[in-house]
Amino acid sequence: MKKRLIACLLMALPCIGGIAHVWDELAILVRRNSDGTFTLEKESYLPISTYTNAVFFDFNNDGNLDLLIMGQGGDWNVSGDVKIVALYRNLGEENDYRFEKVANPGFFPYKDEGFYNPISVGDYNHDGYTDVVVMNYHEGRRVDLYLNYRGSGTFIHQEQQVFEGATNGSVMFGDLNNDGWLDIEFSGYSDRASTGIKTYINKRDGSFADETPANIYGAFQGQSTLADINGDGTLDIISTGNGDNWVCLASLFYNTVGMFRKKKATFWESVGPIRWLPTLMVTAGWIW
Ligand SMILES: [Ca+2]
Ligand SMILES: [Ca+2]
Ligand SMILES: [Ca+2]
Ligand SMILES: [Ca+2]
Repeated sequence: MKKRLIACLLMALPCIGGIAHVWDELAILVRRNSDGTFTLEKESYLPISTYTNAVFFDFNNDGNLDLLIMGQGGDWNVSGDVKIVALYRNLGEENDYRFEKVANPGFFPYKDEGFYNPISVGDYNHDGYTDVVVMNYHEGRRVDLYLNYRGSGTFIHQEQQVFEGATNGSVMFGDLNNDGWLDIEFSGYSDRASTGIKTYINKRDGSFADETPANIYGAFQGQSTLADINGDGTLDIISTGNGDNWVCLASLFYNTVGMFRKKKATFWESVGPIRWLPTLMVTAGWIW
């Protein structure tokens, strides 16, 4: 079976049981066995990094899931350290599903400004190849869209598409207006506000337009996620993290847009802060 499932865990974990309270960087790849157990890949060739995000997707459409990882390289407490953004090609069944690093995939050499490494993947232009959007710091806070160039291993930064800059948050592809084209939502510490949030609608010509409703807000050092919370067929936003003066925020915004509804002012309906903050903060990352 060609599509044998491979699972990956990439984490920064404290070194438990060590002599001192030393943080150890760890990146591991595990392979699922036919009996449901997992085997550690002892030579996965993955770079050591911390606070790493990992996404599996098939960038070259050969039926084998490839791997994109983003994390902080080197010593985790060195300010300004370079981020790792690395793409690995799955070599397939004939090579026991090993991964090979793709040379120069085209991603910016991001720098550190916090521990968050948001990545999302999706085919935003309907050309059959999965594209990438990244939030991080490179000559300022940024959200960058990369076009998958025909599965070649090269991703082309779409410099004509400018998003509001943000870091320390999350970014997601998702079809917010149910027109069949992926839109982009992100929240984090933006150039405008600590509770920055943006929704960009896909204009179906390779560009995205800022159509952020005025009544929604995000958070930094947290995460916002798209999911159809109320089952009405539209993606809603659930957002957690910190706001001004380090106030913890957890908010749910129902998407009430109709497929052809244009009145942006009524795009979202906030239900305000909610009480399941502890659970959400666990999934968001930090617990204070
Ligand atoms: Ca592949
Ligand atoms: Ca594409
Ligand atoms: Ca859409
Ligand atoms: Ca919904």
